[in-house]
Amino acid sequence: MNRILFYLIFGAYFLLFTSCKQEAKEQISKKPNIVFIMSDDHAYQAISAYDDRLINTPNIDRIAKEGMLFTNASVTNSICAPSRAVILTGKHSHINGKIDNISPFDTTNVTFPQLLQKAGYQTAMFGKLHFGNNPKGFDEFKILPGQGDYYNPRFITATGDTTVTGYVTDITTDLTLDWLQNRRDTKKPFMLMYLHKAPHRSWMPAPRHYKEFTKKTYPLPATLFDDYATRETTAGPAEMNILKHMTLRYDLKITDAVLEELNIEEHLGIGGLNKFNPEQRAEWDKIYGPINEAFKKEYGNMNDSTLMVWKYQRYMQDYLGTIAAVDENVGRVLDYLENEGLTENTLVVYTSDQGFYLGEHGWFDKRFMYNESFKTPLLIKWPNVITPGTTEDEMVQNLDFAQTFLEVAGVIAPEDMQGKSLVPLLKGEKEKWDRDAVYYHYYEYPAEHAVKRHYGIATKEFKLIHFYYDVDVWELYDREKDPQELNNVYNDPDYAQVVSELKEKLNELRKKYKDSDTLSNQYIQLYKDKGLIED
Ligand code: SGN
Ligand code: CA
Repeated sequence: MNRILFYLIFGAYFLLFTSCKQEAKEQISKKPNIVFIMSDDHAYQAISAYDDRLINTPNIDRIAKEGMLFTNASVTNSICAPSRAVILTGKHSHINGKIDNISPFDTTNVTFPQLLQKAGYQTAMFGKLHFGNNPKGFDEFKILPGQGDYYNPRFITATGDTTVTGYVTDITTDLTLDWLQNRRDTKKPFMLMYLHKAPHRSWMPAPRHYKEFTKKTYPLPATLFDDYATRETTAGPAEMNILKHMTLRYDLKITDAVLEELNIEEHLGIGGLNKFNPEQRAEWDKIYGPINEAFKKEYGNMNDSTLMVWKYQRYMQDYLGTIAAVDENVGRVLDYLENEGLTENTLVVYTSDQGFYLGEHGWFDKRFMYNESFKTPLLIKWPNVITPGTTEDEMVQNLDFAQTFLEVAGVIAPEDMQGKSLVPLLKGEKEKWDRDAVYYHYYEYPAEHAVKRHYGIATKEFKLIHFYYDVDVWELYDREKDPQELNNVYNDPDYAQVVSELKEKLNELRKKYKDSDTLSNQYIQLYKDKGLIED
């Protein structure tokens, strides 16, 4: 009898214990999943939710349709690895130390994935990171070395390298879906970073898009022939002009044979084209061969202006062609979430590591605090929280992601993170959002593209920028009257009051974020120490 009683009591305790444990697990698994999708150099001008003149991106647009489109999202430092460091740490470049693509990421920084992992999230990263070291805080990662390759890319994993035949955007998605399908722990919430290499230079589309995109012509941007008046010593010397600096071979896929025949010499090589296998090369040549032939015939009749337009069209064809594959693959991931019943409890972000020039100011590339590279696309969906189809014009930054994701996961963010959780905006509680200015600081100079070091402040109405190091130039833009930022009005007496107010505000921001001339000088000294500039 005693024994029966013992078993009954033991059994009841056991049931109670396991059901509590089960409940705890369910609690954890009810926490929202986070899918962070980021492409590399994806301009907002090339997402139809923002602007449908260049390309239709129905899958990326789905995120805005079902969620929120941010029209005033920006980065704090418009270049790849620094942007990723800001996203992971929630700290400005001068604090996390990753000021440029050259210096290594300091892995003693605390990152949000580490905190989510500790809080019971399963974490994974696939695609481009560009840190030079492996990410911390991930249960699984498969990342491209450095910039990675468009064709037959190699991936670094925790257990060694693997090279996969095919096209990088498709493969990055295959790896992501394989993880979701086969290694996701259904008892845990997950945080997935799904990071495309495309549409980064040198813009190589997938074979299925060659034909369609190389036949298209695109509207010319209004500022394609910008003469950089009022910005002679800042925008003027930048080496990212499509006519002068975009190369025929590396960027626009004109062959050595054609260049030789036309007596054109170029320093950049053939880039990703040497990664093709013979079948891929043949498929490429079928479409790009005739483009080469046509160029050979037309080149003799071209002047600077017609060559500029030809280069712009060729650039857009390949750049936008790579985005077609990104959009299709984003669709695959959204479909997977839907088919698996994960949509309801998953927050999905689509963004880019920065914006990009698609011919505005005559440029490609990024780096400047001017609009097209400062602004970054941001679309977020989170069913039952965000009202579908909302547009949000508050000034948000990549600095805000870490604290946002921590709040979504119910984790208290470390005090020294410098962003602001976007959760109030996602919930439509705008009254809880009080930011009226954002801070920016770019460092990588002297370097490729010759964009000078600068920092600045942006409000919705104005942008004040200080270029320093080998110049000492201030610029002011009236964003409402001059959205294309063609007219630097810093010296216009009508704006004297604005300048003085903004300088004060800029100083306050620099204090708040703990940036200073002393730090700028230390980062210059770092370049001297490394021999990147002369002492
Ligand atoms: C490469 C590109 C540059 C680009 C940087 C940074 N040159 O160096 O055009 O600005 O990457 O891009 S290339 O000849 O190698 O293509 S970033 O997105 O990684 O910051
Ligand atoms: Ca980039």
